[in-house]
Amino acid sequence: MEIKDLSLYTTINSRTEKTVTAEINGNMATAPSGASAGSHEASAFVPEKIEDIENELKELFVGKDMSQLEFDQALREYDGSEKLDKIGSVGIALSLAYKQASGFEKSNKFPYPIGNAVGGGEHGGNTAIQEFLVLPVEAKTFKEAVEINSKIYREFKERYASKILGMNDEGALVTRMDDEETLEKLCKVADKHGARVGLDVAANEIWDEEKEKYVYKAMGMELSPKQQLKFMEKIIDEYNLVYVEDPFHEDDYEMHKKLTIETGDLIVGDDLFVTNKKRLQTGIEEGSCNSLIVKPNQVGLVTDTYETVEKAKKNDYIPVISHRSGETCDTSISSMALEKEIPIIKAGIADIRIAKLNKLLLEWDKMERNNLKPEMAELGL
Ligand code: 2PG
Ligand code: MG
Repeated sequence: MEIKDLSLYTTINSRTEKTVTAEINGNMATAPSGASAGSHEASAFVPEKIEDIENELKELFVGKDMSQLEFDQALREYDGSEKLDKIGSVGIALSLAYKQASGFEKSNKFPYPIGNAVGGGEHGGNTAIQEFLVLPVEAKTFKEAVEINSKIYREFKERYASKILGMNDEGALVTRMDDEETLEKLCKVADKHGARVGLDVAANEIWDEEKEKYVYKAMGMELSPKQQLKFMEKIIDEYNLVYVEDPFHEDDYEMHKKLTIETGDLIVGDDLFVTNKKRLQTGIEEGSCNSLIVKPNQVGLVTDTYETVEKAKKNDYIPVISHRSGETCDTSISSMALEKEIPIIKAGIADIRIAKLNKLLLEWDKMERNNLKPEMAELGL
């Protein structure tokens, strides 16, 4: 594709923090940002003097005809570091804007939306566990899947109104309940609607390096890695959990492996892999996890993201494409899910996150109208 025009803008995300929007040939993309970011992630800062970078990049790219791979390689060369330390969020904003401009392929396989119903941890809330998620495993259409998640969210909100304090960074409900009470109550509501419950423990954030313990404040509980393993096994069993993300801290391949062997569920690496193919390779060799979170801004560029998705698929790891807690109305991850037949998308239930769900609702509807027979991806659960 020929790059006729390229611009960078400073905009804001759902946490009202500064972010970067890039525009290529009239197509825009905006960088998201994480709160529970892993230390192995690509740099995500917003450069103070965006005009300087914009001018240099215009010189470098405008008038050139290049592929996504060549564009991403040139961006990386311009930056000169592995973690994009010079350009930060400009990297993913531009790489996604190039992708938006060159277009997405569309398969007819739609991802299941896994949605954050109740939250805590770094995103705000009483629980140590960051996300109490629902996965509408029995849904036959994307519309039905979104409806099930919405119903669970609304019913939980009404039923436990006296214990609900508001919404957090991801639009998830914040309550007075502790971790186990939340689990128990959410499972009841989810069961009724044919969905299963999952967790993003985001254990990195509750890991106390000095004590070598996972700290659950609301429950007054501190667990060694071995006790954490037992606790995870216990709740997986008791609540029939379908999905557990980041049950241990970001460098503990060994414990992730133990939990993967001992349960048949989705054990998902987020901070562990940070969408990085080298870290995923270590996981594959060790047998840690059987699924991974895919966040384009964690690794920095679209090409890297897709390489990691390919590697995951080849090695039977289930990719779960995901939003960040600091979001905008950008719908790139929805299009990426359709293009790469990624079977699960983690994009919230309420607030600004609906932009990503609405994009997929519209795509499903359009395909149906054109008799292209959209269907839900194979979950294999
Ligand atoms: C996560 C994400 C998104 P953050 O941990 O999976 O839910 O949170 O963007 O804050 O890292
Ligand atoms: Mg996570």
